[in-house]
Amino acid sequence: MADFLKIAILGAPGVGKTAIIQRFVWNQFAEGARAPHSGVYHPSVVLNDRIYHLVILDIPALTCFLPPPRPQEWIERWTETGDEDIQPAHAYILVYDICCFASFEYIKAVHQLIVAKRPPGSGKVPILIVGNKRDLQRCRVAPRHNVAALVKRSWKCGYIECSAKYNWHILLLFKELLKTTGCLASRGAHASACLQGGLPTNRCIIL
Ligand SMILES: Nc1nc2c(ncn2[C@@H]2O[C@H](COP(=O)(O)OP(=O)(O)O)[C@@H](O)[C@H]2O)c(=O)[nH]1
Ligand SMILES: [Mg+2]
Repeated sequence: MADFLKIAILGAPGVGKTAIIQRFVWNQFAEGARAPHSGVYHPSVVLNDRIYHLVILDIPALTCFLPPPRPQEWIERWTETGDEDIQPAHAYILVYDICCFASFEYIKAVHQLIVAKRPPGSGKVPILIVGNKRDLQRCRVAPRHNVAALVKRSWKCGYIECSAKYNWHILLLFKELLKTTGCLASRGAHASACLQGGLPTNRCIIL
């Protein structure tokens, strides 16, 4: 079993990538825009009595994908731009804002890109699709079950909705990702993930 895992988090600007990571690692949430810089976080996670060292890459939006035109155009631009923007990782979390259709189009293109750029024979890299800002679900742009069905059936990826603001499903999404990377010893294992240093109980407050 791996005890070191590099996770890259991608998504359009403003979807809450940094908010999700900082909620997970520090259990903090700051209102308002943050500078769109990259960041690297090194939390350790205890799962079933084992420690896993995570490297979480907060990757700023890929400029070749902005402003969002058609996904195919993104792919063409990407091909011209080169490889350097998507870093190799053991697993990817692609975040969109459930209230912003363009941000879903963005991760659709990123997903296509990761699949297209996968080196032959490298196997399937786990990709988890995350719909953030669940607390704003009254302005969501597509029903949850439609998106989940598309992502699971067509993209063959996991799908989770969360709210970094209210710490809803944040721990769960990392647990799900770790499960897909094979870090859990057994499928029926108790969900005993916690951060070193301890996190308070997950709260579930939906507005
Ligand atoms: N309502 C709500 N706002 C959020 C949530 N997550 C992030 N935000 C806000 O969305 C904005 C962008 O967040 P940020 O983490 O900087 O996005 P990033 O550009 O993807 O890293 C900020 O104003 C955050 O406060 C959430 O779950 N709910
Ligand atoms: Mg950010």
